[in-house]
Amino acid sequence: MTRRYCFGKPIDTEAVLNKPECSPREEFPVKRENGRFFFPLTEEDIVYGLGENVRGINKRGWIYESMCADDGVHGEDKVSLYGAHNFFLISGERHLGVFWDTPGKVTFDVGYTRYDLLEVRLEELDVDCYLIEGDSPDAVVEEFRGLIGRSYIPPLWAFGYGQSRWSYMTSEEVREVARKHREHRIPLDSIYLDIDYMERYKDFTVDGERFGDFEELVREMDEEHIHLVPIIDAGVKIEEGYEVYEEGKEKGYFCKDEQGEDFVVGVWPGKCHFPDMLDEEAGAWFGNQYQKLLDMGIDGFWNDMNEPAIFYSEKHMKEVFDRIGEFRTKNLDVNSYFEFTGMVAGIANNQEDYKSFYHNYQGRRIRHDQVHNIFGYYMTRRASEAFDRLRPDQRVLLYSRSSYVGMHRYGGIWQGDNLGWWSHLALNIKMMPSLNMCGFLYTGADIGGFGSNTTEDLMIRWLSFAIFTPLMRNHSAMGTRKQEVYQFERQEAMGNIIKIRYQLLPYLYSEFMKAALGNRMMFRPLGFLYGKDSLARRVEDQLMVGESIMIAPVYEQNALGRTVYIPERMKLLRFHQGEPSFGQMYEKGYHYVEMPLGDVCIFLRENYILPLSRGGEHVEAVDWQDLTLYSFGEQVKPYGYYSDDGVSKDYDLEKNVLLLAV
Ligand code: MIG
Repeated sequence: MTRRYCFGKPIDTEAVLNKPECSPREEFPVKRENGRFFFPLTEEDIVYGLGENVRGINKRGWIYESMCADDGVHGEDKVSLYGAHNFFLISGERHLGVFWDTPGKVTFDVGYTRYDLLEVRLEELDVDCYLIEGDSPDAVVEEFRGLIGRSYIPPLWAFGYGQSRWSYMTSEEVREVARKHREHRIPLDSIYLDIDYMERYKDFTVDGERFGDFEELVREMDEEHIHLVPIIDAGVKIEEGYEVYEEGKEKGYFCKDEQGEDFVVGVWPGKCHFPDMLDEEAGAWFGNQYQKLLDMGIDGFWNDMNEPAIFYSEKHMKEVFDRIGEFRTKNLDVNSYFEFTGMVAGIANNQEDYKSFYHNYQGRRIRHDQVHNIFGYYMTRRASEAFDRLRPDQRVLLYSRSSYVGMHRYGGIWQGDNLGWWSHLALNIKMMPSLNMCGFLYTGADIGGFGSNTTEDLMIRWLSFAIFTPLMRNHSAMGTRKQEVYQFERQEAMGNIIKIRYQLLPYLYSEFMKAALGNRMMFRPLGFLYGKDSLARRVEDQLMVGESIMIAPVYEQNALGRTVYIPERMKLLRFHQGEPSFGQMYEKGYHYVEMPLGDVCIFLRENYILPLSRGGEHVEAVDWQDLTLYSFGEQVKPYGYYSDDGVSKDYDLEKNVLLLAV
């Protein structure tokens, strides 16, 4: 049951497709006071949700803020990451989902100030609030997802393994990455192009020297069944003669400052303008630019820097330089020294800058800070809408760094600039169900960690988990240790793990599609399925993946195994050197399970089927018919196996599901 409560005059984000009528505000079931709402929490309540964020599956005990931010250190002390996903689910004796639809800032004090209270704070009381009650967490999520519409579905090849680096600098380097993977028999379906493929970081250009043979490269890679996936940044470089800049300027498609001048920000290319992604005409124009790359044979993109990240604004920089002059002659003491360093550190992503430019949205001029959280959403939406016009019958891979609920219809997300830290592997695990609740199914994190040097064992453990995530990409930052699998001594172990991904593909794709088409989650906390089991409800580091299996990844260095909570009778399917075989049967309860580095452990539910293929070196090489069905039990249920051509948009649960029985 959904009720919608309308406060003030919220800006329509178009997150919700099917809006029920507004209910009388007096009936809002919890205490409220100006822009503050107080939800009581009982001792046993768990608070799920909030999408892309720090901390646990259970969000209780911390404060979170919806304010999309480009932040390279996802520490426990952070309160927001790149997305704004204002949905939470209080689950205890009752199950209540709450969605706050506003493109501005929202604060969620989830039992931080008072353990028995979840307080939601809004800066302006302009919001549509949806309260969804259901008999189970799954029921609530399904209803919420029904409101916000079907999740994005990528092409099948995008479920293969992807290799990325900031940056492969030349065509030759890209060829080498492809060659090395094939040589070492490490499966691969995509190679990513980071900002250096562009000519001086100009969107929709390709550097003529380093990538002079770009189209030939795309063709060659295509023959190898490898897709090239270029990055697109939110800022358009100011450069005379650069077509995108010239046209955007002439037609007035860039965000304007207070005076109506094109707002100048510094990002990668130096000085830039932001296209007004929110404006329908400007957005459509920006979306159309992707055609330049589509026409060169590209069929996948990642949208970056769209929180939007701002290194500096011309306006604020001027103020800083003026102030810096004053510091030059000063005897910097404890106060002025920190004022000085704070001022310099505060140049990037400065909140004042977000109050200094404007959008044209739904026929109104709106200051950026009021719609901040939907900028990345609209950038990605505009690209997706353009693909619908330009390639109506073909799926295009698209994912974004910044997002808001609603964007899940247009693209996936990657989880941003994590680090080569064990705790960030744990974060990756915990984020999956929270994101799924909000509709983001096509997602994953940078395997091995983006910033800081990874370690070989972390790579192995991370891969062992990431073979389950729909987006499976190894990506790392400039200046860090090289992270392609073949750079490591134990590359064979890593290759074997990636091969398991391809054995799992029929199951993973099937479960992904059923989740997308049925408004369900692919990754669920144990509490969703075993809600009556008070121990299962508290498990933070195991996940149900689809209907048949549970995973319990190792995310601690030097661990040789771990304690696993088994919520019902399950059988261990252990992959050793890439080969699966049944191991022990476990009864409900805690068990220590040995998981040496390189082994992948899957826990299969009694009476459920896990289909495995024989794998392949790329997605097209996988035989989707030649399956081995793993199961145990007396009454094995037939498995609803979804498959389709992976390219067209002919999604149909009825037509494409085959029942597999043992
Ligand atoms: O400020 O394009 O999250 O994946 O490699 C860094 C360079 C800009 C941030 C992205 C990362 C990408 C990097 N970008």
